Order: sequence, then structure tokens, then C-alpha cells
Amino acid sequence: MITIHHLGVSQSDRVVWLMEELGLPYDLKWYHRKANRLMPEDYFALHPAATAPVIEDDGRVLTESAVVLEHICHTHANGRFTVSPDQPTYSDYLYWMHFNNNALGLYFAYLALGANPAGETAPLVKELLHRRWSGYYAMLEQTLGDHDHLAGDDFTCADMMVVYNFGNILASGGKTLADLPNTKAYFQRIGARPAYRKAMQIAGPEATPPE
Ligand SMILES: N[C@@H](CCC(=O)N[C@@H](CS)C(=O)NCC(=O)O)C(=O)O
Repeated sequence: MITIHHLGVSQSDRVVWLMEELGLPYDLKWYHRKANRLMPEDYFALHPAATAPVIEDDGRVLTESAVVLEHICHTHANGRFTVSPDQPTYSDYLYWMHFNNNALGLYFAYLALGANPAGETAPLVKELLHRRWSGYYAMLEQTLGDHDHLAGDDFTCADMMVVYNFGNILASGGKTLADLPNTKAYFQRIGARPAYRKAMQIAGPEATPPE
């Protein structure tokens, strides 16, 4: 059985969501963040990269959300929720599977800006954030105006990758869902998924962690 090493309030809630979508059993091990919000020492021992999520599957230890999601879908679910190179939406799928790089990079720039708002590089970082987010917001709105989901009409791992980033996307880009009607409708569609709701109850940011 797959073990999910879940760090509270972290990207590992994506893995719980996937397992609930697939209806597969899993063992959930919860790790509490320290008072300074960083991960606890016992998480470091799981994998040299020490980033959440980490899973164990048949003696193999894996990290990186996109890797973990694809691994589970291909090895346990016949590729369900993935898109293969022979399908027309393959390049869209790849784009959104890797979008986390953009979202996290910009979010860290936003945090650095908050820590030093009057610094020498602050105007440059502000301009960069504005320009990059304007493009990504336009891309989200266009994609979700054309299709119900990010990689076409079907729900895929790409959706499970990007939805986690929404809080960061909105915070660091300075918009709210009210400014992004197609994205808002999409988020409402996702929020109505029973597996999403269940996963968020179990492991989402508002979930009550075990003692
Ligand atoms: N690209 C990685 C990013 C993982 C990552 O940054 N995870 C955060 C949790 S959201 C983390 O491990 N933070 C705790 C820490 O660094 O102390 C992925 O998608 O898995």
C-alpha cells in the first residue's frame, strides 16, 4: 500500500486528493510543521531533497508532486488522469503539469519582496511579478474559457497540480477570483468534486490534524 508522508498545510494534499479520486487505499502519516512553519526534522530523514510530498511505494521513496502523481496513475491506475503523447491535448497537459515551477518561483519572489519592500531590487521584482502574472492570468482565463479543465475537457493530474497553487497565484499576482470569471467557475467545478472535498477534509489546509 502507498504511504503518503503528509506535511500539514502543504503540497502533499494533492496526493491525498489523487488517491481519493482513484479510490485507492493509502496510509497517511501526518507531520506537523514547526512553530516557524518549516518542516520537522523527522521529515528530513525521508528523502535527501526534504520537500513535501514524499511517498513510499513498494520500497521506493519518491518526491516532487508531478512525479508522484504520474507515478501513481501509471503504476496503479493504467494511466488514468494522465494524457499520452498521441492525444491532442498532450502539450497542454505538459504545460500545466509544469506550471508549478512558475507559480512557486513567483511566490517566493513575492515573499522576498514582502520581507524587503524598500530594497534596491524591489521595483524590478514588482515589475516582474506584474508582467509575469498578467500573462499567466490571461493564459488561465483563455484556457478555461475554451475548456472545462486545464488539459481539455477531461479532469487530469494537471488540474490536481495547479489547483493547489491558486492561493499563491492570487496572493502574489494581486488578483481575486472575482477578477477572473473563467477561473472562478473552474474553481467552483473543482470544489464540487466529492474526492476533492473529502481530501481537503482529511489533509487540506483547514483539516484538523491528528494529535
Ligand atoms: N516542486 C516541489 C515543491 C515542494 C515544496 O516546496 N514543498 C514545500 C511544502 S508546500 C515544503 O517542503 N516546505 C517545507 C520546508 O521547506 O520546510 C513539489 O512540487 O513537490
